[in-house]
Amino acid sequence: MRGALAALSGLITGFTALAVAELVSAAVRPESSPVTAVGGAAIDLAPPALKDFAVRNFGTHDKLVLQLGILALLAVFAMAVGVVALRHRLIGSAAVLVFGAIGAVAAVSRPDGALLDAMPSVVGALTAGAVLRVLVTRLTLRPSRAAPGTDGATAPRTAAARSGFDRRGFVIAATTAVTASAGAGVLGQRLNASGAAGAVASRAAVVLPAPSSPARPVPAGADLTVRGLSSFTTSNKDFYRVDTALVVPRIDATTWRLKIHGKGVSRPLTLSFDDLLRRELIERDITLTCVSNEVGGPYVGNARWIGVRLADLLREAGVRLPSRGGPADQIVARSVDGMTIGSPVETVMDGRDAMLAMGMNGEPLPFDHGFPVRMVVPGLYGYVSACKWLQDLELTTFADYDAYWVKRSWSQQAPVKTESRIDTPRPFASPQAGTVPVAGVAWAQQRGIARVEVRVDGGPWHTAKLGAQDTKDTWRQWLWHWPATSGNHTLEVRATDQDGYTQTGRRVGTVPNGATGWHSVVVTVT
Ligand SMILES: Nc1nc2c(c(=O)[nH]1)N[C@H]1C(S)=C(S)[C@@H](COP(=O)(O)O)O[C@H]1N2
Ligand SMILES: [Mo]
Repeated sequence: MRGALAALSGLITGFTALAVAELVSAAVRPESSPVTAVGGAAIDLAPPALKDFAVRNFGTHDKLVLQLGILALLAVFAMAVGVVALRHRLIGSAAVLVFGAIGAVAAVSRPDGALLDAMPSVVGALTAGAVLRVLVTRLTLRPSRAAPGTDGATAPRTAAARSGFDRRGFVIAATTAVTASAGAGVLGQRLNASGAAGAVASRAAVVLPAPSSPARPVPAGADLTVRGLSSFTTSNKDFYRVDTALVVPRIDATTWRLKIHGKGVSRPLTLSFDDLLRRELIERDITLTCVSNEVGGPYVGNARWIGVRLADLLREAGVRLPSRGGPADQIVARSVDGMTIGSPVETVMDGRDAMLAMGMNGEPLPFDHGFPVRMVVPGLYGYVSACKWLQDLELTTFADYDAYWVKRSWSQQAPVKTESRIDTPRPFASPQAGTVPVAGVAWAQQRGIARVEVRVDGGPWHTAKLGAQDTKDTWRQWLWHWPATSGNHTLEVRATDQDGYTQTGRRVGTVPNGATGWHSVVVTVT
């Protein structure tokens, strides 16, 4: 009984620590709360294979899974600490402080961390230590005195005396701790949410000017409108999200600044959001792809972006092409949450529509997708081009600096590979014999898709019908009418780009610069 209550005390202690930390983090910044900080550190320290596994299996929920994992682990440890504290109060208190220290160190050592970020963990741990002490004391204390009876000789033994500890005192202390902690936690969450109010208001106030170079309308026939096929333009809510941010940064656009500086920058620039909006704006349809996208995977989407040409800004800053003797060959983009993403200067300035994007499908960037400003470079995987929540562009060299994912065994440079995917039929579908539409998307940004072919059970390749081409930076839909006969069948797809390159069937994993191989789907025709 006492053992179980000691474990419960540990749990309550853990809860108190996190709730108090949440409240304090509202005064510091939401990212400083211990679970977020430890989670962030775990993401950074995780081996690439594990990160890849998490993205693949949990997708956009990978971070929720991570946080639940940390909480579950913490709960187990907290119960153990409670049980230990029953016998060795000092060891129990020390353990609580050790957990506080882990949170504090994680928070301070985040790429964007500061000393103040230790506060939530420290205050949380100190409060929790005190709570643990009070609870465990109630479990070990014999009642100081039984209530004196009306006649001293036959004083009834109280419940506390029978069970050997202060049951009533424990219940009161535990209830108080849980209630107060819940209050602190809820208040902390409210304050953290309202702390983002300025950012939310600044986004609501954005009016995107009409671009001076608008995108041409998506051609009729780009969308083949086949059931089960991805729509040509991916809506913001359906757009994949891949990043390391446990707390999505909420930046107030009115105070946001972008710095452009570094090697060979003769005129460093500092730009506000309004500075960017006042410039010449371009609007382009561009398909974005994640290098962690497995063959047939979901991490690809097509959106209409509005932004400023990055090459223009770089020229204004005095940047010269490395091929013309410029000293920098890499642009390192830094986000407010400390992500670093390196892109080749030569690529960004080669005339493609590399931009600092502020609009996505007709609205300001959603917070999840980088508000107020992100980079988009057609033809490069996101991890080498698409920095969200951008705040700094530094010109440097590939020899001098490895960006975040490059330090984690991904390639320094990574153009998007020619890819195709079967969207319908779904794997293990059971369509009826007869004509079955087989359809999907194919992409080869910067080169464009020339041909898509489908085959059944390793037979001859059949040329699919292509949706109209929007631009060479957008994916293309394709459709093939399959005369399906009953039985189990394997469908395979391959694309050829406008450079004449046909996708290799050789299966290669995502690390270090993108997967290859033909997407295949097995179905049972009935
Ligand atoms: N700040 C920041 N920017 C980032 C990332 C990140 O983790 N942090 N991930 C990159 C990766 S790997 C990809 S594929 C794209 C995904 O952009 P999306 O989430 O808007 O689809 O963002 C890129 N920009
Ligand atoms: Mo990515």
